[in-house]
Amino acid sequence: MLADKDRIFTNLYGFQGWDLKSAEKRGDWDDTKALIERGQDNIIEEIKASGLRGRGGAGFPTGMKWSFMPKESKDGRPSFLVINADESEPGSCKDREIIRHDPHKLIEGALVAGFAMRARAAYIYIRGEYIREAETLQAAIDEAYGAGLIGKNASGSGYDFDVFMHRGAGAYICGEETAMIESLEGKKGQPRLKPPFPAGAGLYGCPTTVNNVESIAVVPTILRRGANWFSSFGREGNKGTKLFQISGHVNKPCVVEEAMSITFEELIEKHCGGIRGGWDNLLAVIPGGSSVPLVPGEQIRTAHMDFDGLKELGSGLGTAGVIVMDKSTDIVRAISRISYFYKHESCGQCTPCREGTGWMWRVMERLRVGESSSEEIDMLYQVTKQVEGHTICALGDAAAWPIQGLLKHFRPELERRIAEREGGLQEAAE
Ligand code: L3W
Ligand code: SF4
Repeated sequence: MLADKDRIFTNLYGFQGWDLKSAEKRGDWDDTKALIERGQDNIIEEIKASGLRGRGGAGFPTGMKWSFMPKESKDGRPSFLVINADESEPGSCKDREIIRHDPHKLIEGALVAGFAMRARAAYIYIRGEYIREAETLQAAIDEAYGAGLIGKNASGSGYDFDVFMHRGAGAYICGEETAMIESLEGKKGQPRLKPPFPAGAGLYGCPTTVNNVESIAVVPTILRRGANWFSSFGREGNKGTKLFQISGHVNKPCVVEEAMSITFEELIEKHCGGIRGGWDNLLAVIPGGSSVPLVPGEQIRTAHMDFDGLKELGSGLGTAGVIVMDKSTDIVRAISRISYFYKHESCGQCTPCREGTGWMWRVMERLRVGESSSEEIDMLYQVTKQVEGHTICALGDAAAWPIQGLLKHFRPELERRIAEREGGLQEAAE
């Protein structure tokens, strides 16, 4: 179990204030100028050495992403950092806690990361429904400006850096990085085709890096404590500490910072008081937010909660939004509800996603009550394969994967419902 002294988010539960004075007592903004004076290349190398991978779902190496940003400005164009606080993935609720209780970690991280990638400003795009969090974040930004920590000559470093907050308007798809950029530009939030990646042409056509809140908030601590300290947690390729958000049928749902690669069993026993009704009552787990396939209970108990451990089980770490389902769950209904979510949130610009998500949800609803056939289960699988990998953004994959997981692990349950309904119809006819 991660020792208290190794926790980055020491105010995760809000036992102390979020304000600047309280944040400074916790070590934030402690000689930030000295961090900046280490120089851009040095900071990027340290983050690369730490092994930090993006905490928003994709797990792309953070230092490498920063190194895609140009060292020299072309035609005087500025570079930007965009911070993804549009936390909308079902099961994910970690960025909310950072913003509520530790907003200065994010703002200081924005300055240091922004400096490293030569950005002139950071735009924090916050989920529209996070009303109180937006108020806290704006108040913290104002405090940082008031104390000269950001803005002109930020923290006395000689570097000018602005931080702006922008509120979203309730669309999940604006969490996709290029849709977020479109939305920031004042347009409809629809993903762009990649390449070009944002580092080449992002916000207003300028070089841009989009990073998740958690990825940025951990940066000052990594620089202060060193890459070796951060990389001492977790397995090779899966380093550091991570915020896990455990919801569903555990005795004590929680958000907790733990070492990467902790086993599922340890995570649940140490922090959640075990599975409701005991381990024999565990049906399935969606380990990384609703976009990743479920894992049956008997397979996940000893799994390492990291990118590779969950990939080996045909799933993923995603945002580490861990949704636990016990045997009282109607698993077909649960996955059908997730299908509805993706149908509702599809931006509609590509045909396989626009048409496929609605089609998949309608079949899922019929399968829920057994109003289907074995052949239609096969057809549903084929449709998920036609959607997966054939769309502009990852929402199409995210809609296909949970259904694929259900078909892989719970096909007998679907067939049982079909047989039960057919039996009922036959009885009624006789
Ligand atoms: C330059 C290259 N940049 C990749 C950058 C790219 C992006 C990052 C990762 O989806 C996942 C998705 C959800 N040159 C580059 C390059 N990049 N190659 O690296 O890119 P990518 O395409 O692997 O992922 P993505 O499109 O960012 C994110 C999953 O996360 N997810 C849920 C997310 C939900 C939230 C939320 O609630 N806010 O984040 C859960 O699993 O399914 O697979 O920056 O530009 N050659
Ligand atoms: Fe829009 Fe879906 Fe296409 Fe993504 S995959 S661009 S959400 S239609």
